Amino acid sequence: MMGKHLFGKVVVPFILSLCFMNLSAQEKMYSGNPLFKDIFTADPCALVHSDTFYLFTGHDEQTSFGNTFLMRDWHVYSTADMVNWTDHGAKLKATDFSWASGNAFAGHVTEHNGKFWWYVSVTHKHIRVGEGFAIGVAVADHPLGPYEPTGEPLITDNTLNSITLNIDPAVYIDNGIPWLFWGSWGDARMVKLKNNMTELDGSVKTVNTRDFFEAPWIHKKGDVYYLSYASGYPSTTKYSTSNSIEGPWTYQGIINDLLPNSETNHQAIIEFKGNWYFVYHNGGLDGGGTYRRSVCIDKLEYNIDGTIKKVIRTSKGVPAIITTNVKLQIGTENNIEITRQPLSERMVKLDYYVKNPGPTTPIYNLLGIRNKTVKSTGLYIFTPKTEADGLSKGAFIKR
Ligand code: FUB
Repeated sequence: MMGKHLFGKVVVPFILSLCFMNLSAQEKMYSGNPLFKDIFTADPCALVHSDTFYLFTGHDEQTSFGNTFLMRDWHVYSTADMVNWTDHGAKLKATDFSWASGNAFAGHVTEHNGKFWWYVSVTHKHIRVGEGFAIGVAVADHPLGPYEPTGEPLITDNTLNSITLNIDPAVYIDNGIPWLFWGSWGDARMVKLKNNMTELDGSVKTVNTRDFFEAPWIHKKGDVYYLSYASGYPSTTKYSTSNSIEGPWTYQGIINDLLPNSETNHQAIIEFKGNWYFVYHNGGLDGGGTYRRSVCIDKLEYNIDGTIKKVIRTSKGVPAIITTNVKLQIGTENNIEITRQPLSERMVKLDYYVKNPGPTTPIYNLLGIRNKTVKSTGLYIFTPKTEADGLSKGAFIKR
C-alpha cells in the first residue's frame, strides 16, 4: 500500500499540476479583458482583411493625476484567432498631418479601392470656430501601413453644417459608395465621399437618432443598417436601425451599460469568422480611468428578430476561434458555404453548418482523407483525427 508520505509528496502534487495544466490550457482559450496591458488604449476601430482581425486604437498617455485626454498617436494590433494578438506599435500620429497641432482622438480605418483609409480626429493648427477639431485621412496599401496623410482635412470648423466638436469619424462603404459619419456633444453628421475618399461629394447632412452623444459606428447585417453610438455622458452605448444608410433611424435600445471606471464608451461592432464582436474601452487596467482607458472585447449577440442583445461584459473576453485544416473540395459545386457553428465554447467542438451543398460535397480531414459526404443543408459534426488536430491552426473555410 502506498505510504501516506509518498501520497502527499508525489501523488497530490501530480494531480494538482494536472489541474493547473488544464486550467492554463483553458485560460489560453480566451482573449482576456482588457486586451492589452502594457499601454492604455482607447477608441477601438475594427477591420477584417484577409482572415485577420485588425484593431486600430487610440493611446491614452495621461498621468494618473491629469484630467484631460493626452493622446498623440494611434496603434495597430492584429489576430487570427482573437486570443493571440500581435502588437504592431504606433502606425500614425497626430503630427504626421502637417496642418494638425495634436490631440489624436478617435480614428476609423476602412478598405476601399484596394487601399486602407485611416480617418482621424485631430486639432487644426489654425482653424478654430468651435473646439478646433478637424477630420483628416491617411492612406496605405496594407492595414499595417505605412500610412501617408492625404493633404487637407475633409472636415473643419469651417465646413458648412459641421458641429462644435468635429470628432469620431466612421466610414461605411455602402454598395461601393463611401459615407463619412461623425459627431460628438449630441450632434451627429454624415456626408457622402467621392470615390477618391479624400473629398466630400455633396452637402453635410444632420443625422437624427435618439439620445446621440458621440462615436457613431455603422454596420450591416442582412438588409438592416445598424447605427450604434455613445449616449449621454457618462455614456452608455445605444443603437438605431434603418433600411437605408441615409435613415430615417428607428431607435432600438441599449447595447452596453455605463462603465464603472470610464466616462466614455466608444464601440466598434464587427463580424469575424462567423462571430459578432463588441469592442469598447473601459478604465479597467490598474491605474486606469477616464483618461487612461483600455480596449476590451466581448461577444455581440442578436435576437431572432435582429435586435441586439445587451452586451454581457466579461473579464475573460471572447473564446479563441479554433480552426482546422478541414478542406472543402469544390468541384462544380461553387455555391457552397461551410461555416463554423458558433454554438458553444467547448474547447474541442467542430460543428460546421453547410449551406447549399452539391449532390455529394466531400469534406476532407487534416490528413486529406475524405471524412464525410455532405448531401443536404444542415449542421455537421466534423471529427478530426484527434483532438490535437482539431486545435491546430489552419485555414478557416468559408466559401
Ligand atoms: O478619446 C478621445 C475621445 O473620447 C474620443 O474621440 C471619444 O469618442 C471619446 O472616447
